[in-house]
Amino acid sequence: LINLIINGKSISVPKETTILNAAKTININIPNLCHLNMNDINLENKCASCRVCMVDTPRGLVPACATNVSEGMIIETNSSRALEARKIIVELLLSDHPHECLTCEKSGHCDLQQIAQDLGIRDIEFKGSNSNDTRDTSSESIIRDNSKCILCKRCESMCNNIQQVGVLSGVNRGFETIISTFFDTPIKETDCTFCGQCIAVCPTGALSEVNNIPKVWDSIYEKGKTCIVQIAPAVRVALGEEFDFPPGTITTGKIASALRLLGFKYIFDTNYTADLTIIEEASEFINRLKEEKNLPILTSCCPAWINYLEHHYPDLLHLPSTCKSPQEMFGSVAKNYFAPSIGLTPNDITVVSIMPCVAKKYECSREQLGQGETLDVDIVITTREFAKMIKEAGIDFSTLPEESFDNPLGQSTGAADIFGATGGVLEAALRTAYEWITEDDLKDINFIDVRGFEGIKEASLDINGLVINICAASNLGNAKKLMDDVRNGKSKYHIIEIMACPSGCVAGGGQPYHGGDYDKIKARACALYKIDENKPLRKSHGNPSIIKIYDDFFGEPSSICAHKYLHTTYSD
Ligand code: HC1
Ligand code: SF4
Repeated sequence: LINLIINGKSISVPKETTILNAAKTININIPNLCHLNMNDINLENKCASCRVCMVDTPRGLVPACATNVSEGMIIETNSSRALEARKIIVELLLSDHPHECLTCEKSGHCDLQQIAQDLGIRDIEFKGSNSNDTRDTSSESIIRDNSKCILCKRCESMCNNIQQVGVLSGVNRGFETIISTFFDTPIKETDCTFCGQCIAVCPTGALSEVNNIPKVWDSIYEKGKTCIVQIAPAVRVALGEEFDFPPGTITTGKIASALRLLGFKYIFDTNYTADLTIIEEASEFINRLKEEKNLPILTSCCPAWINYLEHHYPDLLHLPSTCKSPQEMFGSVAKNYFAPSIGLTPNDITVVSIMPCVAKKYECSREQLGQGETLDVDIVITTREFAKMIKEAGIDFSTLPEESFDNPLGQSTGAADIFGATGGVLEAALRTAYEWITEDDLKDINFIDVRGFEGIKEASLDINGLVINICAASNLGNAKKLMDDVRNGKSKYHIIEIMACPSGCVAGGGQPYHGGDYDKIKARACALYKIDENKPLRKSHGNPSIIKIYDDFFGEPSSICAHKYLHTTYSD
């Protein structure tokens, strides 16, 4: 242990502890902007670029995030010299930052705004210029606003080290430094997967989602159209955070109420088509197993993952399941099955999705995902945008009564809820595939081996004497490891689930900001498993509304009709 004194208090901490972490042991959070340490997902951004965390030592001022403690060190975190330096640094950052706090996308969730408040900054002594003011609005998912970038490099660490996509990095030198794409190419034309994880860690408004709220309001009030809505599994366990409920609070009933008050005509659930996805995907998996062809089957519901696969493994596009994602299956079923059932045509319906994900915005624009000119899904908003709409409408979310989804596209089993956590799709698929192959009841439906927060989880399963090797991975760096093995013929798996966001959709790029607190993400995932446990039906093939849609419309799983509406193609 190392003995030192912080603000007059003697403490002992392990070797190689930073001053920042040592101070936390005595309840002092030294302000900082660039530092980010999320051990659970191996993300560490320790570039000491913002210099906000300066503290006073006998050696002079040092950045607390990048300086390890040493024996006998005496540190003052709040000496007048340290406070003065911190304020000057924040003022310098603000002098090169647009003063748009009232209208900024990130207002209320911006670390720079918060630090300026906490430090009591009222005047900015320096008259800087706004040096970099390029805005990239090329994509359906992400907006980059360089004028708000403080060069903290959190996005670079996330994109390069965790996702290993390598789209964003620092270029130029000194005052000319910016975070940019290769040759400043518009992000839409890069290898960006639109996973949105860079947005999730950006401390300011430099990275944000494309705002589709105005389009949703217009659609709700558009004459002659019926505007319907679906919500993704992971939204129901995270939205509450925007209204001061603890992370992991299940707000499904309040969400249904809020959606009705906002004016949507039918309130439906992506969970319904998550169950449908399982039927089609389990059937496809069993067919591939029988034919010993195109294995391992790869899950296809995460659009950022599909994007990554198309860019980096164009030789392996025969492996992903051809199933559309649940969000897209929903749009297709809503327009081609539900609309006629209420006397409407597909074009009479507007489908709005509320997703934890920004890549879903891109996904719904893919030309393969529709019938002719009519796309399956019209507009996607994130969990955060949904919260903004509720606030804009003046709805008191916390006191709303619990209501239910409409039917038939609102009924689901517990297997659907767990889609939102890494390993969940695999578990849901196995509950069905196992029973279909063995024609026997599955005694224990909990596949514990593929639960939890490891980046790569694997297990083996004996189904009628056939050993099935299964694997679930989250984040694209982990996907790369698995896919390199598949490409080199070294993979032993029969089925692989991949989600682009670390821990799955619960940590999606459109979820309430976690601020680096991974416990929030864990609480959301645990809540999904709790919903599953408490549902009367927990296997997708037991969903009565799913059985009915096959009786009424699709016939059999993998039928020609099912392929027309529920399956898709990929392109390199
Ligand atoms: Fe997901 Fe999915 S689980 S991809 O994370 O398969 O976004 O929640 O909606 O489509 O169901 C996201 C979540 C979501 C799809 C489902
Ligand atoms: Fe990288 Fe994902 Fe951000 Fe694209 S969306 S720049 S892939 S982190």
